[in-house]
Amino acid sequence: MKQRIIIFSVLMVTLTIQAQRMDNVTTHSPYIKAVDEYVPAPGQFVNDVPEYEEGDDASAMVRKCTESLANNERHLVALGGWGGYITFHFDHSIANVKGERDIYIMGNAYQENRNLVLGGMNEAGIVMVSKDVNGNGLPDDPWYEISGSCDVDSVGKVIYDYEVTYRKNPMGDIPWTDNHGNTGTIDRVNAWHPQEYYPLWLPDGLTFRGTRLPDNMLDLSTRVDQSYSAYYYVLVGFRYGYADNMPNFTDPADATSYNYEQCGIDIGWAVDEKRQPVSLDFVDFVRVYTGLNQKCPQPNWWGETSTEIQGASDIHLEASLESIRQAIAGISEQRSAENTDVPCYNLQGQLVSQPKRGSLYIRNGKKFFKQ
Ligand SMILES: [Ca+2]
Ligand SMILES: [Ca+2]
Ligand SMILES: [Ca+2]
Repeated sequence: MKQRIIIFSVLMVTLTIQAQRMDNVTTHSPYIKAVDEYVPAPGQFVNDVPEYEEGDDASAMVRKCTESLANNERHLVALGGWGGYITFHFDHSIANVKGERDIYIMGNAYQENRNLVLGGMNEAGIVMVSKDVNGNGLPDDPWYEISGSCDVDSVGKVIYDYEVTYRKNPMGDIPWTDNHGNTGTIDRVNAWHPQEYYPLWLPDGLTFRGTRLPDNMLDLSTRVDQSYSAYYYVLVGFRYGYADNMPNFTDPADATSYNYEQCGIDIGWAVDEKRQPVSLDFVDFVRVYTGLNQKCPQPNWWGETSTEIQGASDIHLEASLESIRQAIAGISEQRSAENTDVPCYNLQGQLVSQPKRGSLYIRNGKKFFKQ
């Protein structure tokens, strides 16, 4: 009896690890199904997009984020200063198609119109991915960061294991400290953002951990016609691997010209805590957090650099669904092969009552290896 329980436990673990998300819906959607977590850092759009209303708690704010982003609604959600994040999922697991970008994330970055630099309004968010390993439908499993172009283009300038803590300061500039001995503030910007900047439903002393990307703000004021404005700042884009980094569309006038090349994420770029590549066949959750900790100098039009997102989609819906079907079929085959109530035969076709470890057998017409 004890042995049977052990076999059953091993089988359950195997199934859980291999199972993919495939919701029971009539038609699968490539777009975000729901938001799981919304923990922004303080910022000029926080408590505004989405709007905080008195009495809202974390789950109410998550629900508002879902209304903004799910089903391709394309309303903005602001993540605030460095570290602020959002987590979301789809109605199926997203497959990692080899050599292709898998997840497209929309922000509100644009190409500055003088074409002096790549991008120009890059408020890059770092992307993380996770599998629902324990199968409970919650994002409480190991996370892996997507290694974007800064890891190869800005070696030595990316700060890993970075940490920032923000403190409340009602209706004032929000102070922060980091784990490198620096201090600073998220400044109140202007009359267009009159609300409190610290997320009102979250406790004082919010601490975020992750990777800090190199500052990307350039002052190009001397390179433009100063009769229009004395100041011209740009936030230079990174080549690939981030959210809210480059324009959503390759042609601004064509809302179907998706910029998969610069806004698409390849799950194959995922790395572990030691920045070593990990091999993921599927992911169930995606997280985006603000990756820059900088603010625009005076005149402070832009305030802090804060990632916004507008939505996300599975770039290859059909490929994901087909991969899931194959994975589920593989699990069914394994289950039937390991079902000890069904007769088992050796390769000579003789009935075997006690299969020996390390040998091949046939059950339900399928070969299986007794482990
Ligand atoms: Ca891929
Ligand atoms: Ca989970
Ligand atoms: Ca933005």
